[in-house]
Amino acid sequence: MIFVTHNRHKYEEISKMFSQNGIALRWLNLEYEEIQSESIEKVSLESCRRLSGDVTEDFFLEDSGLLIKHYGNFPGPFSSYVYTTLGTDGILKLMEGIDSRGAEFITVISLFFEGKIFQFTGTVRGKISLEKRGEGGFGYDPIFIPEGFTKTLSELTADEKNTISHRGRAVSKLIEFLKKHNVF
Ligand code: ITT
Repeated sequence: MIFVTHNRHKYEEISKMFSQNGIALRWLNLEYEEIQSESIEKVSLESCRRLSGDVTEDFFLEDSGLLIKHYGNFPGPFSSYVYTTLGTDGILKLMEGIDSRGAEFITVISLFFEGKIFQFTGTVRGKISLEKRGEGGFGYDPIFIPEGFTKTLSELTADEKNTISHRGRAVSKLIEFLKKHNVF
């Protein structure tokens, strides 16, 4: 199975889960154009549809985003742009003095399998922390505290993050599908 992403951290998280389940994963490190849409599902689906013309084997990709409730689910599909412009410091600044700190991460995997596209979604609810904490993970991990935890995602081990994360949950559904269809 091929995973198309430009993001090394995503590949490392997902390949860990694949190897724990005995399924071989190959990384196709490709930066592809994404459509603009308010829906992460649509962005993921359209990228998969477009790439299916170029990638000759079955593959999957994923689109992820951070949704901050107080700001109407911003940055959502613009998470990558906002990360490179505002960054985690900018988000903490936007959240200064705001008590309702609820947020969610979402991952939508689109799998191109035997000529059809299948989607698998994972989410994790939590809140934006008051300050950056931890060294692990990537992106917004240092400022996101998952529900039921006091640590940020960056303070968890890779396995702990995979057990509860948006990506981990979406990947579990993907692995279940692949096992059902005898892909090893
Ligand atoms: P692709 O090549 O797979 O598209 P990308 O880095 O552009 O990689 P996304 O658009 O899906 O990925 O991700 C949007 C941003 O959200 C990304 O720049 C990260 O900073 C952040 N992000 C994604 N997954 C995350 C996670 O598990 N924890 C923290 N931040 C994450």
